[in-house]
Amino acid sequence: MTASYTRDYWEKALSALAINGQHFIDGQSVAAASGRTFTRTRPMDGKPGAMLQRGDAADIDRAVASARAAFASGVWRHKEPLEKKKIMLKWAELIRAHGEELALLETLDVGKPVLASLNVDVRLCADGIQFYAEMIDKLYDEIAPTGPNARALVRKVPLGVIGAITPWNYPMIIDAWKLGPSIAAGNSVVLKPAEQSSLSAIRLAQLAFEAGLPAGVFNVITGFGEETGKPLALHMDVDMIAFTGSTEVGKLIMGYAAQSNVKRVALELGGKSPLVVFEDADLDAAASAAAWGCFYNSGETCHASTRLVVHRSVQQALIEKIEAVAKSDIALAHPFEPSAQIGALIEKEHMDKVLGMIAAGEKEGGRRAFGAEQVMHDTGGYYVSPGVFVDLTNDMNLARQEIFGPVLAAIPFDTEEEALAIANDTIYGLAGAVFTRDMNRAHRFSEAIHAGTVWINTYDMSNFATPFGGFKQSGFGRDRSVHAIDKYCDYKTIWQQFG
Ligand code: TXE
Repeated sequence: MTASYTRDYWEKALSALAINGQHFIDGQSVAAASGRTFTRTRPMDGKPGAMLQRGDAADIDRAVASARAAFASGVWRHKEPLEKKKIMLKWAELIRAHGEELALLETLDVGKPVLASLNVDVRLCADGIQFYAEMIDKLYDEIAPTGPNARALVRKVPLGVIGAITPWNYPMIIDAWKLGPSIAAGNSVVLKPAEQSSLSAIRLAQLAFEAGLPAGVFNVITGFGEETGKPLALHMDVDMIAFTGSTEVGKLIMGYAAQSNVKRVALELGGKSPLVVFEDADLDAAASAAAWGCFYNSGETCHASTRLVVHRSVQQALIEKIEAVAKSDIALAHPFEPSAQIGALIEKEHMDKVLGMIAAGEKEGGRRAFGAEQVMHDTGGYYVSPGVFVDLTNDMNLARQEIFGPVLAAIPFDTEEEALAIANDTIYGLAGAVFTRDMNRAHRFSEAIHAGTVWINTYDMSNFATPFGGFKQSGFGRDRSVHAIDKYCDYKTIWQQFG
């Protein structure tokens, strides 16, 4: 549709929006067994938002039983590959057809600009489901080498019931990263979205069912981490947990897996990614990449370029350019404003945490170049302006801790060796970048940065063909790409002996 997406347009769409805050189990919208609910607060204006079910172990049990029954019956995994592909393609089409509604739900929950929700989050969600739909009828098994009197089939089989626990920063995109490959591989899923961002997940499940995905293959249980996520991760009949969230909770998830049934775990966790700028770099390109890489989505991005490791001789010039990009291109505004490039932070507690880290950083001696302040107080929402701290050393908290707000920590260096040591001196290993005109150095350096993705002279470029995930305490297992299917499957050998 070619609507003129004014603020008024979205206000009207919001007043006409029917919101479903129920769990989705076995193809039906249902209330929590306990009858308990909770209300989400809208980050854009601090007003009460949707009412949701407060799930607990009883709801998880129901959803896991439904997922297991669907898997055991073979209603999905044994369907003709072409049929499965058509259903998932239809699901992707329905996501696109309901794009405005999904974008609005995402923005109500998360506070990001509704046009970003529409043009980035909805689009990448639909593209993700489509990518894995298209793989379904192109997956072959193997025949292992044997002697002439035997044939050994090496089958790639789905695991069974997948528990997905997802965060609030890119809910629809990250859900698609888990749902696409796990469902395409033939598994059933129980998704526990973040308590801050449940609405798009519920709608995705309804649309999947409408597209023809059999009941029980994709269930959604809403609720809090300890009450809902933990029983899912501890469940004896769940075969794997696919998790994206904090490193702290990722460690708990590994523990739950060990304490229960040794279920598999894939973890996509935090980051403190370095963007390294050498003195010969194109400073305009580096400034644009650093600003968008750190400030997009208000810095609530696991692979945000939060550490600017910059040659001392160009630090001043680069920071001035970053400030210019932040102020002229990355407009902070109410999420319904068409001009908004970034909106609100996820919730008051998170904003307070971000502001607290900024204040602590200043006390520690961090020098603020610009921004990083609470703004738009009169809206009742949770807005923090993009900002940069300069002349830091890598042992300062602003350079070490994941802030998850629009705060860039600039750390100057003098030699290439020093730059590499700083880049790798972090507990994380999600992403990194190097800006230089010297291609030998670019390749040497990109090989040496210990991170799941390293960009050369750009930041945050990707597509579905590229795996995404981290090393070290950024987790393990990869989302996206054809390889993501592997972690939702395992090999099974069938050996047949002749005569
Ligand atoms: O994450 P949590 P939070 C980082 C970021 C952020 C910080 C805290 O630094 O400031 O984490 O955010 C569920 N058992 N990232 O508290 O708690 C929870 O309900 C099972 C980086 O929101 O890790 C939600 O669904 N599940 C990250 C999911 O885990 C539990 C994105 C993530 O929540 C649980 C988000 C438990 N005990 C935050 N406790 C990224 N990698 O992008 C919580 N959960």
